[in-house]
Amino acid sequence: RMFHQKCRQGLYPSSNVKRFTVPEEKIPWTVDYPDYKPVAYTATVVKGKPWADPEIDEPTFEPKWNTVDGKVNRKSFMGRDYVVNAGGLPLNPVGRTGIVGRGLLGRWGPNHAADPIVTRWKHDNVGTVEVDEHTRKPILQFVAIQRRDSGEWAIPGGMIDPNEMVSTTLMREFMEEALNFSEMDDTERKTLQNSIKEFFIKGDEIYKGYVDDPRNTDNAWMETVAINFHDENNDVVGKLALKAGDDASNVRWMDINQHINLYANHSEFMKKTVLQRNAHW
Ligand code: RP5
Ligand code: MG
Ligand code: MG
Repeated sequence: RMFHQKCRQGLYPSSNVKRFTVPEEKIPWTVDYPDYKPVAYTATVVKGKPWADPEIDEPTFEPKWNTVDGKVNRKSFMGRDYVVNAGGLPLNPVGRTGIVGRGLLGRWGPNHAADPIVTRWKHDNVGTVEVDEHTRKPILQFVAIQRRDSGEWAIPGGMIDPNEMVSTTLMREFMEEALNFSEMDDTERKTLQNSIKEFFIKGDEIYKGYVDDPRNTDNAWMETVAINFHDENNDVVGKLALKAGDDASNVRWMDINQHINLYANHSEFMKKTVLQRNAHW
């Protein structure tokens, strides 16, 4: 089931660039759309950055698509190759987005992220787990951050650095965005790392693949691995003081249910998490 919703209409994030509207039935590349005239846009913040690719026509740029290209992983998490068009541009595996270029994304093709879904059972102040009165199932909570860019609540995920292990990204992004690791001194950092490193060893994979991210374009898109780390007795992450850091402006334990409304398609990941843990939805 391939679909995207958050990257095919309206203004591109942090810009005045209007996407060429793509009706739902015109998303797939296999459907003809002769009137399709997407706008070209790559944000200036991306150009010339060490974490980003060069322009596609830069003579020294020789990307190796669908493979691990030196330190840069250009393989899709979706388990199959994406198409590269006659102009040498990788094509969004879901379809049209109304924008060509990279927008705010650094890489042509897949931009890989990792999302730590840290959960616990909702409880009262004596530790009794709260059960929903209708479904009779326990209520699951996760550590949510509010994104500075869009103001939406989201999983505290982030980009996988070149050569970085996914397990490293998961713990690093959680510490940066939900525990304000970047502003701690060395002693505080060590103490924190020691208290959670075991917890982040064992997680359950919830999702791996394309993300319906508002930053996606026809030639650059987000992919992620979302892993659930569950604090069954609320005594590991549950004991820590959450504090927003980096690109997060707020952080909190948020109840998960069918009304949850999150950035990109993070709500879908929450539904999968709840099903896996047999919690209330
Ligand atoms: C989303 O963007 C991913 O699911 C992940 O949560 C996030 C990574 O981007 P940044 O938070 O670094 O902007 O698509
Ligand atoms: Mg981050
Ligand atoms: Mg982030």
